[in-house]
Amino acid sequence: MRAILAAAAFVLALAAPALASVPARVQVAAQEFSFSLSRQSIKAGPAIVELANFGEDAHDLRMRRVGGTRTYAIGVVQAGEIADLEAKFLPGRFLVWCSIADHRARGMRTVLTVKK
Ligand SMILES: [Cu+2]
Repeated sequence: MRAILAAAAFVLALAAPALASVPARVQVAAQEFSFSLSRQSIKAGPAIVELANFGEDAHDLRMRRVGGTRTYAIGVVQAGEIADLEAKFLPGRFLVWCSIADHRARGMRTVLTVKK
């Protein structure tokens, strides 16, 4: 019995870190010319950002934390396609935009909040 409990504790110890690092997910739906988030905020830590291009033109994605220096990027995604970006995000407000031509100025921008 003691051995079984010890084995169970060991399995739980192995499983716990994996559960803790399940990435948050957020989808950015792109159209001409808007970016719509599937949720307005996610928890800090590992996350998957998905760019889904529901438009007719090609789009990409850039995101940067306000006050931060790193720009996260998803390359050009053609109409009807999707692409993912996986990273660890610090808490803060992230500006999210399309960097193609004048798309940002035309409305392809939004803000994602990353909570502590
Ligand atoms: Cu665009």
